[in-house]
Amino acid sequence: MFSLPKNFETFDEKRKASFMALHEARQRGKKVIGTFCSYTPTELIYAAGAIPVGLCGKSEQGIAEAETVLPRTLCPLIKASYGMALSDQCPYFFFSDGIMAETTCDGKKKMYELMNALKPVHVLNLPQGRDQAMALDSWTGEMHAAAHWLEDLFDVKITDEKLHDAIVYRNRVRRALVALYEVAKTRPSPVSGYEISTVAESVDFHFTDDDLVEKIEKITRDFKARVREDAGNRPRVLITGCPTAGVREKVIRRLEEMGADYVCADNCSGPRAQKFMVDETGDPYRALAERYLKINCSVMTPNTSRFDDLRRLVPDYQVDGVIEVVLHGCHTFAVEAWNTMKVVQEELGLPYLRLDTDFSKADQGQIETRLGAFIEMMTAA
Ligand code: BJ8
Repeated sequence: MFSLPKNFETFDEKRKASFMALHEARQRGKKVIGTFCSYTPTELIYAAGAIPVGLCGKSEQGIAEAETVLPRTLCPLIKASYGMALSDQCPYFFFSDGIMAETTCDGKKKMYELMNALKPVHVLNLPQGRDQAMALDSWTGEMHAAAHWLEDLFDVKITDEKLHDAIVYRNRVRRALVALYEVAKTRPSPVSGYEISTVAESVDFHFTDDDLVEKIEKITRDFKARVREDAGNRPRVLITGCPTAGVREKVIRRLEEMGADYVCADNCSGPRAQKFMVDETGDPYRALAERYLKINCSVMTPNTSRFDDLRRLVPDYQVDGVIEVVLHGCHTFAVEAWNTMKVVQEELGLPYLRLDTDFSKADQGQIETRLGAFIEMMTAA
């Protein structure tokens, strides 16, 4: 018999089901590593015979518990992630043998120090001046250090062959995901962005031995074959900024219910984190370092390539307006928002809306009012 989290009976059905799925994976001999960021080199985790599982908090749950330790002014994503772990409410954290984390924003990296008291945490030192010559060398060294940590934790050897297989597998998953996102390039999109993002998010929680790539490809084919009777000529929105998993209902679902289409995510909930493949030839550690260093996050300085992406994505997805989501307490995205606004309004000539929010329902009414006005503005343009 396996042990249960102390408050297992309070879990809702979905969480109980996740718990059992992960438990079954462990019975098949799988180890689990919790992750929090797109910079995590998941290939190393697969090569160590483990499965990565995303642990980012996506709701208000856990925040009250986190605030007994963390400042209330901290970003909700950090508080929810820590609080779920601290209060034993997260089945994925419960089963994690360790956590692979990175130095991204200050709040996250300091939270990891506290989390280390709950589970073993390995922190990769992400070079934030990635354009500097030494950044790639330093990040390659971090790939080796992370591999050694996994080898020690699980008493395994990460061979070049296993790592190569993991790289090929993750590239296949990424290509399938990019094709899934691209379904929304068609005007009108045959499927809602909310639905696409639901499928994309579920990929992080794939614990069976079924072929994940085949699954994504099948859903993509089904989505492409759909015809939307209600589509009309709805304005098309790109969402940028902080990850949106914790605000899906009040921003994404409501935006679509109110008459716009969410067609593209220029954030870690969309193609930004998936579109770069790892070179399958040559030194795998160097190739991983090169690939992960390309991700455009506001913790990087400078982060101008984020705007190059935006300039490409807007015409590619035929975008009519851009919404920037800034989570309370996220200084890097909040400061960078000034430049996003200028690129969107002055260069691309599109309406721009910045929503500063958190995971609570307190501002739901205010957000709806602002979404309504934004949709009107796009429709009139
Ligand atoms: S690569 S976006 S997943 S760091 S929102 S916790 S930055 S204060 S989540 Fe992120 Fe990696 Fe970047 Fe993506 Fe801090 Fe900002 Fe909170 Fe954030």
